[in-house]
Amino acid sequence: MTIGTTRRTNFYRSADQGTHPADTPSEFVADGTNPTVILNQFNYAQVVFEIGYEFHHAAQFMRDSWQIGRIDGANLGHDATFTKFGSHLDLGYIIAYRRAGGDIHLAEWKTTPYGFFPAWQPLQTISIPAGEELHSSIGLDYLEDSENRWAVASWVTFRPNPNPSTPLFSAPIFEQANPLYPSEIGNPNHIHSGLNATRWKNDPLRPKPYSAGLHQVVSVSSGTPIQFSAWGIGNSNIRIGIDPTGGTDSNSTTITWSASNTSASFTEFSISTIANSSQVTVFLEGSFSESDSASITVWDSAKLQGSSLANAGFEGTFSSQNSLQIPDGWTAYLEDGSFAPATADAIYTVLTAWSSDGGVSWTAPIEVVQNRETSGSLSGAIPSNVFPLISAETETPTVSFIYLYAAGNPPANSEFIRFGRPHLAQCDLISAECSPSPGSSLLERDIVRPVTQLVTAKDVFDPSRDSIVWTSRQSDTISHDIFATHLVLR
Ligand SMILES: [Ca+2]
Repeated sequence: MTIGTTRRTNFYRSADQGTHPADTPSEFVADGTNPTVILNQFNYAQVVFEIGYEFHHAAQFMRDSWQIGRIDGANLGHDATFTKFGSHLDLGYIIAYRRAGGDIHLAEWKTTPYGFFPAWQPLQTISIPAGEELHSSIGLDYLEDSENRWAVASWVTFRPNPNPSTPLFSAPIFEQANPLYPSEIGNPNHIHSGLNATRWKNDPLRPKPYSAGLHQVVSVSSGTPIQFSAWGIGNSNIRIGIDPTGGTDSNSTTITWSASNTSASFTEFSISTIANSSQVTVFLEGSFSESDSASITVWDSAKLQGSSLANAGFEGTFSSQNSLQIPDGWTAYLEDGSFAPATADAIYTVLTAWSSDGGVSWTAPIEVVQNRETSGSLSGAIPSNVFPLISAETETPTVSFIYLYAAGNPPANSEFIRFGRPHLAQCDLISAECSPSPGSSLLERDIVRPVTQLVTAKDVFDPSRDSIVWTSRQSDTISHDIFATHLVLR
């Protein structure tokens, strides 16, 4: 059986080699999106799909014939999951979906006592607490044992980290403004006078904050008035400074700084002081504190009255200093602080609610597990959907939850991949006690590469058995393999 959407048109094709002949042509169902399908007791397809944010139910009653109607028991929403309950003439369906406001809503379709005029009815609305986001589709399962008609819904919520790591500065790229110097002019808008200027920028493909500059120590007569000026451009905060003591620490409190400004076109910065030693140091600086934005700082036409600057117009040679292109006579300085560690973490919670009477009354949401290590500290992520599986084969009936748990946090702002693996947590349906966080891994670390997507399907002949299928990254981290196993609950 396949179901697909092409240009927002739903098609259905069965190939079960039984009642339906194999390899039948696709049937047009309806225009719409996000179809989900189950088979009824007669192996006819029931499809729920969306038109805009409205849900519709397409019931196949014979080959190429569909009865289609809006689901009146549903509000506007999206991302429906669909399951069936009961058996034979008592068969009904439950859908769960994300409501437009972010809550969860369940609706059911069931036959009336004489089987006439079945209709969709609202069943339950579950609120997501303020500050949290619904992070998954709603998992659903249904199982009747001798005493109860269990229905379980489960989902993942996400609460963003209130204290994310703060990016500090990383080294910018220093270069000459005119890469064609001296034979031709490149970037003339970045040259104030002559044929060249100096500039630095963050990597435009992976922009990071920076705080960097150039300084030069010059000889003076102590007690001389000194005036330093330069022309600058920057979407960064640019400024010039003088250390009248001749020091080279840009954080020194002895430096007199100009005002700090951004400047879209060449602007002159000027500052003056009195030398109080035989050397003074002049600074050209550009700092940029935003992440994910390109930034550039340009300086040209520096001038020092009271002494003489080397390479003040940046018309001399640029030499490589630790892979940075620095104008001769000047020395680069920069902050390279990597990242301040996060003081908290995002919280992912697997939650569930269940009913023992076929969906009439439901428990309040029950917390199953979080991305919490055995030490109690938050770590990792639960990045995907959660799939419930009810079993009456266990000593008391239980519901198991299968989800991805990606343990450990990569260094802040790094490209490292978290190591996600399929995990299992279990709640006792009678006592409502659940496994400790973050549940247990279904498969050992050394046989599972990082998992990116997970789906499960219940075995129609053995309700305590689930097929689990996942994609895992190959060593190039882009290509994926698909793996499958099965889980039996006893
Ligand atoms: Ca110049």
